[in-house]
Amino acid sequence: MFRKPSARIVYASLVVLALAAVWIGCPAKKEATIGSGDAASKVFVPPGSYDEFYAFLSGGFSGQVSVYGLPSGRLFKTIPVFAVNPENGWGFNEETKGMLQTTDGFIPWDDSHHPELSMTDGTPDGRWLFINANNSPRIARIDLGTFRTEEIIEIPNSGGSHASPFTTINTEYVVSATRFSVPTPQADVAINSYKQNFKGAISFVKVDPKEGHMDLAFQILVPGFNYDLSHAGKGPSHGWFFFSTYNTEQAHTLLEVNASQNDKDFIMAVNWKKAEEYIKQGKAKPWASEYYINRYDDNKHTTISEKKKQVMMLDPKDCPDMLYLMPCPKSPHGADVDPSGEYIVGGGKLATVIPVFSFSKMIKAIEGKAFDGDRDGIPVLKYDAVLAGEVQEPGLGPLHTEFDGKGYAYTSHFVSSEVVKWKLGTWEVVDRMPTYYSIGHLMIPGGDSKQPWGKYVLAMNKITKDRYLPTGPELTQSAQLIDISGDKMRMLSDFPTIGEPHYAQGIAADLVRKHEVKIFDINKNEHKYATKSEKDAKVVREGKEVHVYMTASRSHFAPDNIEGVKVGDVVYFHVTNLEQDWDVPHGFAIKGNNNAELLIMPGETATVRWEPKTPGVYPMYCTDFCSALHQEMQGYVRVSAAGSNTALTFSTGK
Ligand SMILES: [Cu+2]
Repeated sequence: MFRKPSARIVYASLVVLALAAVWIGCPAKKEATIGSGDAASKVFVPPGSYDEFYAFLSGGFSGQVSVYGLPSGRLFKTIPVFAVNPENGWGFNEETKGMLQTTDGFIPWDDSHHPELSMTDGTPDGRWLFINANNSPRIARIDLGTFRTEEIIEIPNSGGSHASPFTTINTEYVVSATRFSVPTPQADVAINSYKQNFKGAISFVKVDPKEGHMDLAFQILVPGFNYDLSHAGKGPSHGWFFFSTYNTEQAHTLLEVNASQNDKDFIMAVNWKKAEEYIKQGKAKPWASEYYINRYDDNKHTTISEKKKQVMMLDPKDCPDMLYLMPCPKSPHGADVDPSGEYIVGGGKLATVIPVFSFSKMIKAIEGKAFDGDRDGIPVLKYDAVLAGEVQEPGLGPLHTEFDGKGYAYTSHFVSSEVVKWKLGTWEVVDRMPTYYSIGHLMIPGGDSKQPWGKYVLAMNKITKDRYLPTGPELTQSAQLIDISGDKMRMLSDFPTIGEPHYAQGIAADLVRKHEVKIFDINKNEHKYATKSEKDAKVVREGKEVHVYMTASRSHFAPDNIEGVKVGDVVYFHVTNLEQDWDVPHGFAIKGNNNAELLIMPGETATVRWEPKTPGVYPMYCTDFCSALHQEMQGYVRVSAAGSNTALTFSTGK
């Protein structure tokens, strides 16, 4: 429907005002019940006891992943992924710089959105965690043995990897669909030629079942919509992927108004088994597309980067029966598949109902050709033919749904700031819990899998004014833990988060702990500059480069005194931690270095680059408290003027 711009803006403003009125009015109502009764004892994990679940929260604009325990809400670790992290030298040291290599060069920051656990037979297996970079499209794989990012793959032909990285039931693939459609292949074209020139791409990243190594198996060229979220089918719908879309209007300016015109956008259903057949039949065309795969090798303790130059592209025009569109009201966010695999739940940010689609009806509708025309040649299925039911009056701004495995679904509502529990099959709302404020995603441990641990919902909220002690203009965001073990939801606790968590994954702690790595075997250390015993410690000049082969053990470095470095030299400290004992990392820092520290795990080698600028004697020390004599773990580097003839010497104990 066409509206004059002024009328459109008035319409949009009215919607926003109406929604805001409800949002401001709502959360206070049930406030008195929050945290009451024995809630504190439900989240209390006594000192020395373990939490039942790990929760992995995306760090949003921090670019990282944070690791919490549930139910305690205790923060255990920040895992650096897409942003440099001076705490442990991630992206600063020579070994990890390559992890942030892209076709646009070294990128020290990104926006991490959706963590996703690896799965076996549709349930999280605790081996890996995947997460997307939204800004410069990439997918990272974190190894849950080391809690370290071990691989990052760049996604070409995309702009904003938002619907990403969702896994199939045996981690055959993780996917990535573009949020921003872009000229594909990239080209210098007028922005107002959007409808003619802009396209989307859906990427299928193959995951090696043993090592977890990722590579881009193929891409599908799709219409120039915005692709928002996704989930893989499971059970009967295994072999399919479902992607929510918005801006099916294909607007390129003032999307706030112009992308809210259509009464329904779509959930795109992708038959990836069919896509695999087309690949086998040779239907994919090679496209020149550059992308990096960066892998951190746990024996070499170093990143190995590989630049690829081509992807295999499937054009839906050559591939009938591979893609279908299900109309979904209105600007959908979540596309969530229930544990049985039969229901696909849409979450329309501006919708007044929660539509639930039936996979079996979808297949029937495809067989019976119950189509409502097509978009770019992709059949649009009739809404009524694929609809299982609608949840009526669920709340305002339904976003994302997770499942408890007991027949109930839980949908976050951004505008009315609440979690709404409803019953699969009858679609009736059975309970509501206000959140503080403006919940985005929510997470039930395993809640997007075949077998959820339906004990808790974690709400991730965007706005927390008046919630905590203020910290200037920027306030912390928060997560809230809700008990869902009974008929009625109970708010248990809340805790601050890092960055802006967009999504989270939870898993029974035992499934992760069984993979735990405690040390790296020093005998397997294949680092090019490893020093495996103190007697091998040395300093070697190669022209203007000085390589320090250094060892660290409680409570000294070898060597601890170095002379003969000159201004103009580039010094590389290759520090090997000789410890073979859990929980004994060593650190390394040197005064005035324009870099980070090193944090070196037992058995590992790490390298920091230093360019001394002025003559003098520079102290260096261990930054990680390692023993009673940690404070004595120090040394000096003497730097002489450029051109001076100070001999290169090194020693410990002289
Ligand atoms: Cu130390």
